Formats: sequence, C-alpha cells, structure tokens
Amino acid sequence: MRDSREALIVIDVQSDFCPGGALAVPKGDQIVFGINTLMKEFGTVILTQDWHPADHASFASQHQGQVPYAVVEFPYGPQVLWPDHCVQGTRGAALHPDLNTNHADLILRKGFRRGIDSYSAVFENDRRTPTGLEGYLRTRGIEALTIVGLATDFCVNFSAVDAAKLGFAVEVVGTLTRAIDLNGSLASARQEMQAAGVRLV
Ligand code: VGL
Ligand code: ZN
Repeated sequence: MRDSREALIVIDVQSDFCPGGALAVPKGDQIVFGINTLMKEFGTVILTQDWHPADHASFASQHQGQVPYAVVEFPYGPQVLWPDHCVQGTRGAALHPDLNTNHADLILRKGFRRGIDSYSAVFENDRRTPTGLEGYLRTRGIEALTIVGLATDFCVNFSAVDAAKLGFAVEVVGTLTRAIDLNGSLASARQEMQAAGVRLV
C-alpha cells in the first residue's frame, strides 16, 4: 500500500474518450484494467468525469461555420473546438463500464459551465476558477498525486501541471495514459509537464 498522503487521480476514463465514442482517444480503452490494478495500492482514489451541457461552448456545433479541432479565441484564450462529447446523462459521458468505480472516494465532475471548458481537475480553462479539488486534497492531508487516464495531452497534462504548480508532488504514469495528439500536442504536453516538475514514469 502507498503512504496515506498519496492519492491516485483517474482522469476522464469515459466511453466517449474510448474507441467507438464521440471523441475517441486511440487505444483509450487499453488502460482500464491497468488502472483498476493500480487503484488497489492507493488509500485515496479520485475519478474525474468530463460533464458538459448539450450546448457547451467547447463544441464546434455551437459555432456557425466552425469545424471540430479548429482553434478559436475565447475570453480566456485559445480554445480547441471539439465534437459534441460527454453530454450530461448520456451513455458516452458514463465512466467506462469496466472501470472499477467501487474504489473511488470522490467522482469529480468538470466542464459543466456552458461558457468555460475545464481540462484540468483543479482549475477550469481560465486557469483561475477552482473546481474545489485542491481543498479536498489538502483537507484530506494529500501531498502527492499519481495521475493516469485520458487524454495525456489535454486533461491529464492540465491536471498534472496545475497540481504541480500548487505544490503537490505529481507523477504521471505514461503506460496508463493515451493521447489525442493534435498538431504535436503530445510533445508540447510532455514539455509542459516536465517544465512544471511533473515526474513522467
Ligand atoms: C478532454 C478534450 C475535451 C480530455 C476533455 O479529457 O482530455 N479533451 N474534453
Ligand atoms: Zn470535454
């Protein structure tokens, strides 16, 4: 067992991010059983769930003349427009059916405000609006995080970098993540995580 100050954070292992889903991450489903095994080592396990209203502003369908994967300027900076995905209450938004959710202390939903996306489990995409996870971790006495899940270059990257900036010791297990890799986003994500002091193992 790990030290009680360590937590495992499982990012967005949801049907829409797996093959057959609306925003499928290649081979995203291959990490599920490895994550289930790793969970057994941790006293604290947190799952996140991307959870968008049907008219979420990150969806290309909400912007006339725009297509998925285009990048547009939002009030808080550049934002990738996505295919509709993880719409609240849909099958695609559900956690992957093989993911062991029994072990989770907390399932944190994010991305539920129409006008603002939230890749990170810690701050929304303005990088200022807290999700509340920091307070949860600190009041539980957590100091070190192991992060796995989908997608390496978006939600895992943003979560790891934000947590490291807040002073948590952060480790990302590469074999238990998979990437979207949009225009070199995986290489940039690796650099960003390294620069923030995240350990890539
Ligand atoms: C994610 C794009 C849009 C992710 C979520 O989980 O990495 N990516 N929403
Ligand atoms: Zn999303």
